[in-house]
Amino acid sequence: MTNRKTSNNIQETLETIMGAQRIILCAHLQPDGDAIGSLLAMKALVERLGKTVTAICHDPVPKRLYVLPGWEDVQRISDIREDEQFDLFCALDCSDAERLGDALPLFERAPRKLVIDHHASNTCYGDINYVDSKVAATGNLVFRLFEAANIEITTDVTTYLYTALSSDTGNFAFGQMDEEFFIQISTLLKAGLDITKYSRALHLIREVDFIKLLSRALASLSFICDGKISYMCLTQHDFAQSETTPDAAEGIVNYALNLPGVQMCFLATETGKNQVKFNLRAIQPNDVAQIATSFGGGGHLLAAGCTLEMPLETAVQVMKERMMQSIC
Ligand SMILES: [Mn+2]
Repeated sequence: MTNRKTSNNIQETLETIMGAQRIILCAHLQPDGDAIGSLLAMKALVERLGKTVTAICHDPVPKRLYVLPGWEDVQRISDIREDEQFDLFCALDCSDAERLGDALPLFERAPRKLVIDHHASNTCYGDINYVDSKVAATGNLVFRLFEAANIEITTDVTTYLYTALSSDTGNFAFGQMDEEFFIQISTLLKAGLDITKYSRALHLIREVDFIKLLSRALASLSFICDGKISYMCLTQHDFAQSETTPDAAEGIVNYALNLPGVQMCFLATETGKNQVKFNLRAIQPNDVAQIATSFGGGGHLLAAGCTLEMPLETAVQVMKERMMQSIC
């Protein structure tokens, strides 16, 4: 049964895992640190429980995450045989079934479906849904599973969970960080996490392509609504001229947000002739999830995204008006 709009508890989640033998794990498409970190940590946990496990993702692991031990174990969906059978499909950090990308048919034919996620917009599309929007990252929920199953956190696992927790909080700068969050971080340090090494690799090192796109985005920085809203654009021309691709622009949106007086911002990325991807950000108490959802996207209160199928100039105008409605 799908679309059951309730969340289940950790005990039911653990029992669901224990009751399966062949488990397939999948993170959301265009995976971020929380997606891959949670996926690899979950894979380690399920292996320790003696299960046969396959970890997949629609898109490849981002290059900056190659620092994680065993990242090569994340398989592409095309690596999975048509007739391969699984007892349980577990979706991680994935707010709805469409975010599974090409793994959707595998999900649909799995006899049992488990969803582990922290997005407030999660549609609870599994048979069992361990969904808690009060945590900063899906990695926090996977951490709880390690404790509930009484499985030791190895040094490799510390790197996965640190990646998950630090990525979704912008290296401990935002998100729902509470006492439990830092107790988990403290436990990772005790278990051997090399935080300096991984903090540098994940949060300080920048690809040259990122810097090239950043300079172009900053050149487009504009303000409306008495400086409460800022925005930047990246065009097809920018990508062609700098010989880069849109995926290198991840994180650029934050440069528009972290300016005095700015309440809300967006980065408009022209991903096709009539296709514009929007990254939306806000500071409390604003809500960009609502804006993204009204355009068919989704995300969190302070960080969300959507895509508009129209020319760049029109799309930017539409987004400016929608944001002004919400705060001016
Ligand atoms: Mn997440």
